This record gives sequence, structure tokens and C-alpha cells, in this order.
Amino acid sequence: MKKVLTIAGADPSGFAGIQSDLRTFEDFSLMGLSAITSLTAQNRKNVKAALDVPPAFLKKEITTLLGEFEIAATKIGMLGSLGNASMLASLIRKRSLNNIVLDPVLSSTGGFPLLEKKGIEALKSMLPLVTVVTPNIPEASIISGVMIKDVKDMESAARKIFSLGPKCVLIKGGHLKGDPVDILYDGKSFRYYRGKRMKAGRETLHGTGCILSSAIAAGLAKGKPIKRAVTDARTYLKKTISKRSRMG
Ligand code: PXL
Repeated sequence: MKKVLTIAGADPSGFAGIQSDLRTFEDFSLMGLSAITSLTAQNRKNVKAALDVPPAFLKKEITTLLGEFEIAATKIGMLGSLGNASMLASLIRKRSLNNIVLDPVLSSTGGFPLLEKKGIEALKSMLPLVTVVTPNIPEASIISGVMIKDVKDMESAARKIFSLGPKCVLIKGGHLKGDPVDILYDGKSFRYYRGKRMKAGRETLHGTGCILSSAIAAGLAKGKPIKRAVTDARTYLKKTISKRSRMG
């Protein structure tokens, strides 16, 4: 069975982070491996606290897994500290991890910081090694320096982020007004994914970015081309949101 690794924070509510990623991998019939970057105290509404693991320990978590398993794809989510981000940037440079999906998580939906501000440069330095990076609007604005107000701005942000080295940029448009548009840019052309705005509270949205990025990693692990992996991940996300909102 193919193995997919998630390097992310632990979410005890189970709707985001490691716990959610492992469920996603299972839904794609893959074996999920995990390396925890940070322990969080949270429910579906709010993150109350986070305790980042020391970078040397995170490194041990990952290298121990690499010592046994061949990893078909890796999803990177919450990193917590500058130390974790720079250790990981240098580790993925040295170890030949491929099919990397980077969800550049900066803060929770409720505004709790999930990466130290000074960690952003280290996060950017990973981009040349990344297959798909999946920022939302605030994250894409910070990474690109473009203040995004509409789809045209999303396109220029995608071009700027692409110039930092990833194979593809997927900007999620949900934070803009109106029906959401996600855009995928591969350096040549844009693909637009139009959706219908859901009437959803913070609890329903909590963890949706994690589901999408881990589902893309699952698709890449199965050998799907990037566009197919993104399309299938969006379909999976839609199904999973309605399934999880029925869980109460
Ligand atoms: O959705 C962003 C996110 C990622 N990872 C963890 C989180 C959250 C949001 O709360 O807790 C661990």
C-alpha cells in the first residue's frame, strides 16, 4: 500500500491537522504516516493554545519514518515555529522527498497564529521543492506582497508565488466576496474552479484547507497528474464537508 506523510499540527477536535489528514488518506485507500509539529488545545470554534515541538524532535520524527518507509507524497501544514520551518526547509532539500503539497498555514480561521511571523521567509524558502502550494487569500497576500481584492489580484499573486519556485500554485478564493473562485497556475495558464458559496459558520470551515491539501497529496501519491489531483480533491472536499457537518 502506498504511504503518504503529513507534517502538521495535532488538532484534538479532529477536524483539522494530523487527525483530519489521516482520515483523508484512509478515504483514498492509502496508508497515512504523520509527524507532529505542534500540539494544540482547541475545539471547532477556537484555538486556545499551541505547544510547538522542538525542531530536533520533529526532525527525529521524520527521519525515523524515512528510515523504514518509502513515501509517495507529503503534505506540509501548520509548522508553528521558525525553528520547525527552517529545519524542515533544510531537511526536504537534503532528503529526496517528492510530491510535496505545502499548505502555508499562518493562522487559524479564528485568528490564532499557527506560524511565528519570522517563520514566513523559511516557509517561502521551501517553495522551489514544492509540487503544489495551496494558500488562501490572506496567505497568498502575505507570501506575494499583493493585496488581493479580486480575481485579477489573485492572478498576479499566483504569478509572484510561482516565481518563488513551486510547480503549481492553487489560490483558494473563499475569503473574497461572492461565489468563490479558486485558481490554479502552472506557469503557463490559469485554471478557474468556480464554486457556490456555502452558508457555513466557522465550525464548518474549520479544517477545510487541511482536507483539500491532504486530498491533493493523496492524488499525487496515486500517480495522478496535478490538475486531476486538484479536481478530485475539490470533489472529495465537497462531499466531506457535508458528511462532517452531519456529524454535529
Ligand atoms: O486550518 C488550519 C489549521 C491547520 N492545522 C492545525 C490547525 C488549523 C486550524 O485551526 O489547528 C493543527
